[in-house]
This record gives sequence, structure tokens and C-alpha cells, in this order.
Amino acid sequence: MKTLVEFIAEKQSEFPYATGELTRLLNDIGIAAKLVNREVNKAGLVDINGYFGQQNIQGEEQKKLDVFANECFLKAMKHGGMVCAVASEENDEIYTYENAVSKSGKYVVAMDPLDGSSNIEVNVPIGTIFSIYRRKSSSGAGNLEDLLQCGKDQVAAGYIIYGSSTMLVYTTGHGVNGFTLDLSVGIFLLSHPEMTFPEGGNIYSINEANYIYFQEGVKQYIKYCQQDDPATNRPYTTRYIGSLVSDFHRNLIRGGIYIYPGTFKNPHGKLRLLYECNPVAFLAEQAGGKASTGFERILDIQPSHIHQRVPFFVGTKHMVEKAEEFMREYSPENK
Ligand code: AHM
Ligand code: MG
Repeated sequence: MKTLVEFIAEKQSEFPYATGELTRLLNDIGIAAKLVNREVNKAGLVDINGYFGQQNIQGEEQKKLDVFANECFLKAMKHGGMVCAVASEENDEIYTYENAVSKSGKYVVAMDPLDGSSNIEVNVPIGTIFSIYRRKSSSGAGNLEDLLQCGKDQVAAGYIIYGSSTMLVYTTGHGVNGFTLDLSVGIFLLSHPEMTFPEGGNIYSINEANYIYFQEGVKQYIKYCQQDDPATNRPYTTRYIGSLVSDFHRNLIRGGIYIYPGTFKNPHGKLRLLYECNPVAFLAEQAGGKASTGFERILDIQPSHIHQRVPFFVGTKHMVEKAEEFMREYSPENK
């Protein structure tokens, strides 16, 4: 079976400017993923060893898992020296590497080191999301402008899902491939080559508890999902874990739409453009799906700050398009 390292090396030639650096960077991300996976799997032992964020029985401070994951990915990327700056959900400002090798690194990364981390204690899958760009500045420490790039300029993106098995799914703009961690040997093996959304799709994933705050277009789309129409596979079925990586991963394999819309309380929704929506949107498009705000393509948005939030509709293409129809039809501007 093909390993992640072999696969990435083979694909290197697909880059016009390939020098092996992106290959190295993706491999470093794979290494950090294994370390985080080890800690995530230990999370069930918190009752025995002490809660994360508290002292364990040896009196040592247990790092919170999201803090651990952040440090782990930051360190792994420093090790290779390919990355000059990182925007992370865990850091208010961009993180720049001060060592000489990293300062000459060609790439910047936006990441959510442990998305859905509030789900750890209930044993629900969580994930890491990453997005890679070529830097814009020519040298020195990376800067904000390097990170505030449009999603369509990503050179690679992916996620790691720490679930019943641990998978790394990524794209470099040539389709989407998924690798499963074989724990017995500690190697990611190609298990899901050329992933695409299936034709049909009947899952909709949305936190309906926010229903009263939704815009009319979202409410009408939900109503549409619930109508009886066997010809279009309706009523659809609801699946919502509340962990973006897990919800997206399931919908990618089974066919479905994930929505985190803007609400009257939070018009920009909850999810962050740089390290949640853009990488997932890139994967979705590469898998034949679609990602939008309900009105415009996610990957076309010019970000203005690193923790910017956007409404997010992602998944099977025809389902996202249908949701967009409702958003347009019931848009306040049409009244
Ligand atoms: P987080 O980055 O604070 O973990 O929040 C992101 C998560 C997503 O994984 C998930 O889809 C969403 O928040 C769930 O939000 P809600 O609990 O409002 O439904
Ligand atoms: Mg998150």
C-alpha cells in the first residue's frame, strides 16, 4: 500500500515550481498529526491522570489539548524551516518564526490546530485544519499580508480527523486524497484515493437550535429539506456532530450539505474564513462540491483580518446551489 510520504513525493512533480519544500512541509504536518493523535487518544484517561489544564497526579501541569496541538504543529513547521509565518486559531496575532531558516521559508500556513475541541470529553471526533499559501513578501519574517490572501490562492489544504480511525485528507489542487493512520506501524496509508462527493446526497447538517435567529432563506431551505419528495430523495436526514471536520468528512463520503449561516445575532456566522472555511472550501471544490456564503464563493473572498468569520454553506454541489437559490429568493434585498 502507498504511504503518505511516498504519495506526496510522487505528486511533487505536479507543481511547476516544485523544489521539494511543499513535500517537506506536508510531511512535517503528517508527523505533528501523529503526535497530536497520541495525546487525543489519551484524553479518555483524564479522570485517572488529571484533567487537561490541571495538575496530574505527579503534580505536573497537563496542557490543554488545543494548546498542545498548537505548539506541536508550530514546532513541526519550524523544524522543516519551510514556513515563515502562521495564523492560528490559538494565537491572537500572526506567529512569525525568528530563526534564519524559517525566515527564508516560502510558505505561510493558517490553521485550526484542534477544531471542535469542546467535544473531546464526550469522545466525539475532532480535527486539525490547515491551509497553505506561498508567501507574498520576498524575505524576512512573514507578515500579515502574506496571510491575508484569497482562498483561491491556496497551494494546499487539508484536515486530520481524530475519530474511530485517524485520517489525513488533503489537496494540492489536483483532487482530494485520504490516508488512514495504521497505528500498528505509525504510518498514514492511502485508503481513500481521489475522493469525490457521491452523486445523490441526502444529509443536511446545521445547528437548528439557532432556528429563530436564521434568515428567511435558511429557514425556507430547511423546510425544503424536510418536504416529502421521493424523486429528489426528500425528506433528507439530519446529522450534526458540531465538529466541522467530522461533519464535513461524513458529508464528503455520504453526500450532504453543512451550513453555519449568519444569524440575526451573528451576521457573519461562527466559522473563521482563514483556517476553517477556506481549507474546507478548497477540499470541497476539489472533490466536485461547492462552498459559498450563501451568496458568493468562499474562495473569492479577500480577507481583511486573520480571525474573520463568514457564513458557510459547503458540500454536495447541487445541495449548496439549492440553498443559494433560497438565500437569493428570500434575501431582504429582494423585498
Ligand atoms: P471551535 O473552533 O471553537 O471549536 O468552533 C468551531 C466548531 C465547529 O467545529 C463546529 O462545526 C461548530 O463550531 C459548532 O458550533 P455550534 O456549537 O454553535 O453548533
Ligand atoms: Mg475551530
